[in-house]
This record gives sequence, structure tokens and C-alpha cells, in this order.
Amino acid sequence: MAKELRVGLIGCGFMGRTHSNAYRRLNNFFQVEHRAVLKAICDTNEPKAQNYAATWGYERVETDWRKLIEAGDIDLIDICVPNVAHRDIAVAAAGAGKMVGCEKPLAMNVAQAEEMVAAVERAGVPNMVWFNYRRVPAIALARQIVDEKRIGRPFHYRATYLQDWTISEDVPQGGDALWRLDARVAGSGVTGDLLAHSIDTAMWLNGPITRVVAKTETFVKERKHVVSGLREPVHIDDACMFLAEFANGSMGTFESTRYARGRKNFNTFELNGADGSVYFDLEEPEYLQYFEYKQLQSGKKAESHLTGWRKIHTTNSEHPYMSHYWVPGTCIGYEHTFLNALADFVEGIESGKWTQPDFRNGLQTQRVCDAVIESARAGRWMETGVEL
Ligand code: SOE
Repeated sequence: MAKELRVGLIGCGFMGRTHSNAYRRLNNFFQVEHRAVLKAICDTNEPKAQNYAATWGYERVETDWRKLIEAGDIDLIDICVPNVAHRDIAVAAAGAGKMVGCEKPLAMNVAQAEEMVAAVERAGVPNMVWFNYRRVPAIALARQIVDEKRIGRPFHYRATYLQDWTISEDVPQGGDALWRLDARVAGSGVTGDLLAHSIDTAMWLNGPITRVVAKTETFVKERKHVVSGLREPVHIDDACMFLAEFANGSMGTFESTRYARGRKNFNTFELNGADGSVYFDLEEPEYLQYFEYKQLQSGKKAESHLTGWRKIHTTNSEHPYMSHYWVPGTCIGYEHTFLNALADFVEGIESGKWTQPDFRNGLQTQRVCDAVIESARAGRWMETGVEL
């Protein structure tokens, strides 16, 4: 009989939906020993939580997250609430001996993230940060190509993460839907929200980022606050650009904004090495582009008249995660990245080799985010303090 993984999920927003969908689908696609059981959903807005429970099949509703922590019938606390609440919930959950999943960014800042790491490590509980883009098959293939040493000595890493949903000055800040614009709740703007993804992917593919120099901008200086009803100063970074040095000697550029008209979720990266390059664009998520300069098997340079960027449609069963889905040539979507992450987490619990990124790994990304914000404030290069 399958073991139960009894889930208490906190937060009824967009991320709560992506995670709930993953729990529901887990056993349809992955042969794991555990069966996910949706025990309780928690939100301070009870009617919203009731509706959510009915939609996704949660057994019960709570309005105070502490009730989930105390509950004897919950194994995993999944944190899908605004960043300001991550630390308290995670520390309490770990203290109660529960497994913890947390949406990104891990925390408001490094100090909080360190407390969270200490709590899960003291308790010895499995933990994960939901950096879902690592679980895009094409991105996981990029990692495989790096691991196979097909890139050679790395020189450049280039990332962009662009959106356009805050251009209008009439978009308010704060409240359930727009807390990402309120620095007291989000910690930072695009740096913690979007660049955290880019940084996580970059360090996964290309190793630790050691130093950064950044420039941020807040284009709309005041917005009406949903809670107070007043026009209040905006303290988040609307846009951020930074240069990075990697421990392996390569150089990085990162750009993110919510003011790139026409760009909805434009998340790209390119890694250039002496022997090859990879390029990914989330607007064509099933493709990884690969330029092979030196052939791995022969050690020789690819014949010049045949070189060129190869656009790999990552839908073969040999591609990461794809053997769990459909026949070659058919695609999976955004929601499957969360399902893949959950499957990795559960397989990690079962094998005893917990999956990455765990909280300690999420702390490394937090260190870069904090260094980026600090560098923009101070106007100079900053050491990140990322573990080497
Ligand atoms: C912001 O608009 C957002 O929803 C992020 O918070 C997610 O992490 C990103 O993947 C999509 O965009």
C-alpha cells in the first residue's frame, strides 16, 4: 500500500494552484511510493479557501497557518504566501518536525534565509525551494550538456527576465494580488521575484557567482496602496541590471524588468564556452539551442560546413522528465515544471538523497539577490558571500 504524503498548503494564489495541480497529478505520472493527500488548505480569507478546497479537493480549510503546524495529520507544509511570511512559517514547521516546501525567493533577506536553513537542518527535515524552471526539460538538458563537458571553458553567461505588467501608473500596490509591488511584503521587486529564478538557473548551470555590480530603477515612484487607499512611495526595484563574476572565471550579465512592453514572461539565458554554447528562451520552452564546436567523442572540431546552432526539440523519452509523459514530438507545459519538482522531492525522500534546491541552496541565491540590491544602493561591486 502506498505511503501517504499528507500536505498542508498555505496560500490560495497563483503558486498555490500550480502546487495543488502537482500534488493531484503526481501519482498519475510518476511511479513513487508516496501518494499525495491534500489534507488542508489555509488562507486568511475563508470563503476563498473554501472555494479553493472545493476546486482542488482539499479535505479541510484553516484560516490560521499555526493550526496546520499543530496538526498531527500533516507531513509537509507547503508555503505559497507572500515572502514576508516565509520565515515564521518555515521555522515553526521545521520545529514541529514537518517537511517544508517554500516558494521562491526563500526569504525577505539573507538573515531570514539563514534562520530558515538553521531550522530545517536542526530538525533534519526534507526541504525544498520551488525553483520550478530547473525542471523545464530543456533547461535540465542544458545542465546535462554542461555535466557532459560539452561547453568547455565557460566565458559568458547572459540572462534576461522581462515582463510588462506594471507599466501603468494606475496599477496599485499591496493587497492579495499586488503585494509584489510592496517592498514591506515582497522584500524587493524584480530582483527577488524574477532575477531569483535567473540566478538560481545560472548558478545551477555555471557555478557560484562571487561578485556583482548592479543598477536598479523604480520608474513609478508612487502608487495607490490597496490596503491604506493612499498614494504611497514605491520602494521596490522595477528594473534591475547587474554584472556578475562567476567563481569559474566567466562573466555574467543579468537584466530584468516589468517594463518591457510586449514581454510577458520572457526568460532567457545563453552560456558560451570554448567548445560549445547553449541558449534557452521560455517563449519556446520545449527547445534548447546548442552549438557544438568540439565533438565530445572525437575531440575534434565539428566540420565547418556542418556547424550551426542545433534546435533540439526536447520531447524524446531520452530527454529529462519526458519518459513520464507522452510520445516523442508532443509537449508538456508550465504546470509540469512543478509536477517534475514535486516528483524530484518525493523521489529524494524515498532514496534518502534529498533533492535540490534545498533551503541551503536557496540561501545562496538569496545572497546574490541581497548583494545585487546592496550594490545598487552603494553604487559599487559587492562580494556575494556565496559558498564555493
Ligand atoms: C511574477 O509575475 C511571476 O508570477 C513570478 O512570481 C513567477 O515566479 C514567475 O515564474 C512568473 O511570473
